This record gives sequence, structure tokens and C-alpha cells, in this order.
Amino acid sequence: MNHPSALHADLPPWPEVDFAAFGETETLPLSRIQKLTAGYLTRNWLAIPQVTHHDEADITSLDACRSRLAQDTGTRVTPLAFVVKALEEGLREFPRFNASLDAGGQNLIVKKYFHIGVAVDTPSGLLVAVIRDCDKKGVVELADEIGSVSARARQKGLPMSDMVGGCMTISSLGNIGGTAFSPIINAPEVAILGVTKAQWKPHRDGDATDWRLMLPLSLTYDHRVINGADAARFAVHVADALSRPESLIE
Ligand code: CAO
Repeated sequence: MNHPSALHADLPPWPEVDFAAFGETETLPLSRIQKLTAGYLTRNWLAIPQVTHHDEADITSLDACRSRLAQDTGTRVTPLAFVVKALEEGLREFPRFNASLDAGGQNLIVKKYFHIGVAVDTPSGLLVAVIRDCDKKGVVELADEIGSVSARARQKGLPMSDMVGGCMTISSLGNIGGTAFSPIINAPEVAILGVTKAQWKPHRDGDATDWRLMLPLSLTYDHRVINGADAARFAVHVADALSRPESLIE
């Protein structure tokens, strides 16, 4: 396997422009986290042949279910906790997604644990908090943990021990907007699930039309490890699990 720095070798130099020659400018230094993230993202973008597959999940029942759960337990439950649970189910059904290539690219290491990373937007940059043993936690416990770890990440950052060992990452843009995007894989994971804003859409059912709340899913996968048909099956599986929320909270 080519070392990522070798992939840089033939690129032309970055353009050096005196922007001030064209008008007023201001220089803002990047934070330590932004600089680190920039290096990792560039490496992962260059070194992984990645493809993004798009699908959507019917979360009409899930939306009602999460409001009920929040009322019963007093915990704020966003769709993300269900997405974590559905993803964990997908990883169990499709073990190739719960894997990493070793550093030499010769072996696939399949994990028997289910730790899921959640990208958190903090004032000093993007952090990925790893939620451990998602197979052993219910939706409410996951919601509670996502809420507390993301608050901690925003207030004072996270220790490295809270950010390592993830199996697959979720990048949720929540209710901000957008219909799809291409998240970059968080190496050495082999896939990442992007989630954008759920939208009400008409659904034809025989002669009738009803309105369903649809959640866009954008699955980027490492094409060296996962083929397109399996990615499509994986996305359908996760979407199906999300459409049956009761099975996720059993
Ligand atoms: N569609 C519609 N509404 C959604 C939604 C979706 N896909 N996801 C979340 N929401 C709703 C939530 O239910 C909540 O509304 P209520 O309070 O009325 O229930 C609201 O949007 C805000 O949710 P949130 O963002 O505070 O909480 P979350 O659990 O969805 O997400 C976290 C937590 C940490 C992932 C999020 O705060 C965050 O940091 N997101 C940004 C991650 C990011 O930057 N990703 C890009 C990485 S690549 O650059």
C-alpha cells in the first residue's frame, strides 16, 4: 500500500498569494485541534478510495417514539441515539463494516465489540467522542451519554482515551439543513455514516398519499474493503432498523 505522504509527492506546490494586494484581510490562527484535524482529514482523503452512498430512512414512528421516551424518562432523546443503536445493529449483521485494515493493508481486523464515534462540533474544532459498548446500552442511556460527552467536549475538550478505539463514526448535521453530504472516513475505520436534516415527504400508498418523516443517510465506505452492493444492503438494513424504533428500544 502506498504511504499517504508518497501520494503528495507529485502535486504542484500550494499557490502562495498576497491576498492583501487585492483588498483588506485579517489573519486568524488555526486552533491546535483544527491543525491536527486538517492533517488527518487530508491523509484520509488522499489514502482511502472512498465512495458515498445515499439512502433515507422513514423515521415517522421513531419521532413519536423519542418524544414518548423523553416524556417518560425526562431525558432529552434526539434521533441520533436511535441512529447509534441502528448502526450497532448494522455492524453486527455486516461484520466487514466493523473492521479495519492493518497498517500494511494485508489483513482485515474484524472487531467483536461495538464502540461508535460521534462527531461533535466544538468552539475549538471537530472532536470524535467514542461511545463504548453500544450493544449493551439502551436508547435512553445512549442519548444521555451523547448529551453529557458532547457538553464536556464543548466545555473543556476530551482526553485521548475518550476518542480512540471507535468502530465506525457518525457525523450528524442534525436539524441544521442539507439533504446529503460526503463525510470523510475516520481512519482506520472503513466507513462513516453522515446524517442530515429529516424532511416530511409525500409517500404514495395505493391510491392514497400520506406524509412520512424521512431521514437522509450518507454512507461513505472504503472501496478496498466494501463493495457497492454491500454498502447499499448495509444502508437499507440501517434504514429498516430506524423505521422500526420499538425493536431498537427492546
Ligand atoms: N433531523 C431533524 N432534526 C434533528 C436531526 C435530524 N437529522 N438530528 C437532530 N435533530 C433535532 C434534535 O431532535 C434537536 O431538537 P429537539 O431538542 O427539539 O429534540 C435539535 O435537532 C438539536 O439537536 P442537537 O444537535 O443538539 O443534538 P443531536 O443529538 O442531534 O447531536 C451532536 C449531538 C453532538 C452530534 C451535535 O450537537 C453536533 O455537534 N453536531 C455537529 C457535528 C458535526 O459538525 N458534524 C460534521 C462533521 S464533518 O465536518
